[in-house]
Amino acid sequence: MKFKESMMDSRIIDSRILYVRLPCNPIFPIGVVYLADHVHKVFPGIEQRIFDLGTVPPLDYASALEKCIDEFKPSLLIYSWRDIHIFAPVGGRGGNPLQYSFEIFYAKNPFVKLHGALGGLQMLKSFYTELWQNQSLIRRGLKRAQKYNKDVRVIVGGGAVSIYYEQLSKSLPKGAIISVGEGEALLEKLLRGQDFQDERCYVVGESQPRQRLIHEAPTPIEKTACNYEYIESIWSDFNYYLQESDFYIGVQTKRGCPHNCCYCVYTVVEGKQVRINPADEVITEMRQLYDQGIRNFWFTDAQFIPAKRFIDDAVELLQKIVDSGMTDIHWAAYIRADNLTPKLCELMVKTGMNYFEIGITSGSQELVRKMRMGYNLRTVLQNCRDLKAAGFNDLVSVNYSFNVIDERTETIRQTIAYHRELERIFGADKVEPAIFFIGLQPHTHLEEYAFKEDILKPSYNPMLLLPWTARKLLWNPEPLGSFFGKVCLQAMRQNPNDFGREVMNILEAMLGCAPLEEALTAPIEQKSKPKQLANIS
Ligand code: B12
Ligand code: SF4
Repeated sequence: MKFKESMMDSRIIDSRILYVRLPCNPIFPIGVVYLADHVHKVFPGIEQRIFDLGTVPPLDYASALEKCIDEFKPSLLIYSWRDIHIFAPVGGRGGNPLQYSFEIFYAKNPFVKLHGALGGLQMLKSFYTELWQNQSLIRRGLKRAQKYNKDVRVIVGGGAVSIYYEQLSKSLPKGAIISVGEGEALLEKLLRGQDFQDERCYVVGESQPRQRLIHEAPTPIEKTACNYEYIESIWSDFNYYLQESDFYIGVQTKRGCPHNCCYCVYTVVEGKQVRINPADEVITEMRQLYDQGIRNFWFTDAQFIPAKRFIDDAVELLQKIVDSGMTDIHWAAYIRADNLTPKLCELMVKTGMNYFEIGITSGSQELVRKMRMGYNLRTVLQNCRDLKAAGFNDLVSVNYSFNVIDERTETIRQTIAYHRELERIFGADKVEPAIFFIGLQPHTHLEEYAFKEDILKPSYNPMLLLPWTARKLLWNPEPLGSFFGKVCLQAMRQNPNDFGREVMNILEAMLGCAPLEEALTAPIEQKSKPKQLANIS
């Protein structure tokens, strides 16, 4: 036993871990930072290095990675892949996908259709190039590292992998571990030489992902403040993210979301159990960044206040920010505005919240209920009034996704009424309507609904973006699909720089605005109606 333990210890100490954040827009790579910090706390003797391809020009990706591997000679390669899905309401990496697809599907003018087709092709090219490039970087890195250590292991994880873990096995090297969700517990077990297959992962070529793997609850770990002094010592490009003064650095204050919104995968990636990071630890983490000159923070939680029972935790954290004397900071987050109190509003303003996103999706209480979102829209309005009264005078992005389920002329008119009321509260220039069309994601209730309604076959590949699947994945079904398509195209033509507001104006001019009270009242569903999405579990 003793001998076995000492063998294990020497294996741990011999590990040399290289974290490679795969190419990504400049978003602070908080995932690998937290992983490296955790591993260091548990195994302080392990040598680690962070290499962020987000800071490298595209033409140098492969050579820079190989150079790093030659220098560091890792025995464990950790690849972090943040995003794959490129459906975005605004210009994404390959252009504006919403515009292109709507041009192809809904434009009458053949030249506009052609523009959409060419743009769409360009977008597909950039999507597949990026996929291919990342997979090739993983294989190439492995091959290079094998020069120095033939037993080197590869683990792949991160936001994108968590969602497309089933599809990715086909293109990753045999023996690679594919991880879903948080990676801390998995890395710990792997480094201890323990069996790790009960964690949310599987090994390419050796095991298949368990059924509903992503729905398994993550192993809870108590998060402590990230030690940035250590991170700086293993990451030569750390300063890259400190240079721009308007850059928002990620800090996580909790994990998990208890809700069930039909289109959302966060609640399964992070799990429904909300785990709060102790406020003192969050403050210690922020303080280190603050001392480095950081003034903008993004609380990267799925939701900063996931439910009423977490209001006290938010209050505690914000009060501690006030007490810490970090008075000149700004922060942003996804906020469920149904969970605010006047006290919390006051603290939000006092601590410098200068941007937040509310994902109500629709201004019709009836539809919000059907999408299982658990929002009371009347409460949201009242809380927004409290926030304004507390002195909030910055930007709010309100996410609307039309046509998710049961949308009708009346519900569109209700959404307009709701939006106009938000404008009355915050000021029209401060409320930015972000018009999304839901990008259908695997493991969501909406996906189940699509199977049930025969819109998609269970065998579809969510990563295969052929035009006919793309049309279904960018959720905008008929009978209203073409109507919204035309409205959006008109808005893009008339006012591309203020697309969201233009869509709202066009819709109001065409359909009018409902009385606010109608938007806030959800009629009880009649028994004879066919079962809707809200009944799928
Ligand atoms: C906060 C957030 C944002 C913020 C980021 C703010 C900031 N400054 O950091 C904002 C609003 C700006 C944003 C924007 C976008 N986002 Co976003 N965002 C998130 C969110 C909610 C949390 C991400 C996060 O930082 N979590 C905290 C850190 C600590 O976790 P993490 O990075 O995931 O790392 C952990 C694990 O993944 C794992 N892990 C990571 N790497 C590895 C590697 C290995 C080997 C292992 C074992 C484990 C592991 O361990 C880490 C520590 O626990 C996630 C959804 C979610 N709930 O995860 C989406 C998410 C990452 N975003 C996503 C997308 C698509 C985007 C956009 C591209 C959307 C768009 N179309 O415009 C943009 C642009 C991003 C860009 N690159 O340009 C997708 C990516 C997956 C996909 N669909 O392709 C996600 C998963 C949401 C989703 N389901 O669609 N986003
Ligand atoms: S949309 Fe927001 S509130 Fe709903 S499940 Fe997702 S993270 Fe939670």
